[in-house]
Amino acid sequence: MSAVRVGIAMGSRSDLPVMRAAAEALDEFGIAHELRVVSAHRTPREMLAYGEEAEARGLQVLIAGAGGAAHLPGMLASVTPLPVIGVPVPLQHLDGLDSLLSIVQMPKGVPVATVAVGNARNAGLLAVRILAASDPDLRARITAFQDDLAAASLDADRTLTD
Ligand code: RP5
Repeated sequence: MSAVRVGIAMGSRSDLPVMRAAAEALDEFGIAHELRVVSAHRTPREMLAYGEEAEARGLQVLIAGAGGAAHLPGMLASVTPLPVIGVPVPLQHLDGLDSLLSIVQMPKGVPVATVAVGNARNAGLLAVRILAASDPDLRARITAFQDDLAAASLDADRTLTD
């Protein structure tokens, strides 16, 4: 079994239906990952320990999703040198705007790469791109993936005008 390279953290089990898409994107590229529930507010000590230990455990990228007062991605970014990708999870009220602003408005010096509200798939794909920066084979597969996206779009255009 290959070593886990990407950690997918979420603030609550209720985030899983959204966050699963990150795991699926990583699966498509054969990137080993783990899923964890660590809450910035309910289990702050465990959350900080997870961030602090991530690099030593061999993780290379963290993806963190949370909703509402979504402090998880930023708090993880504050205790790890690894790149952190934030996923704003939409909740029942405010359509995820609260989550988005909580995650994206980081202070200078502590970056979180924030994807669109609910778009955990893009978080997974961005993690693949980060790993691909030092992996030519993975980069070739990302390029092929982009070619497939373009082909599907061109095909949709052709079908529309047929
Ligand atoms: C956040 O509170 C979690 O990330 C989740 O999006 C939200 C609601 O959590 P539950 O009350 O459903 O556990 O910390």
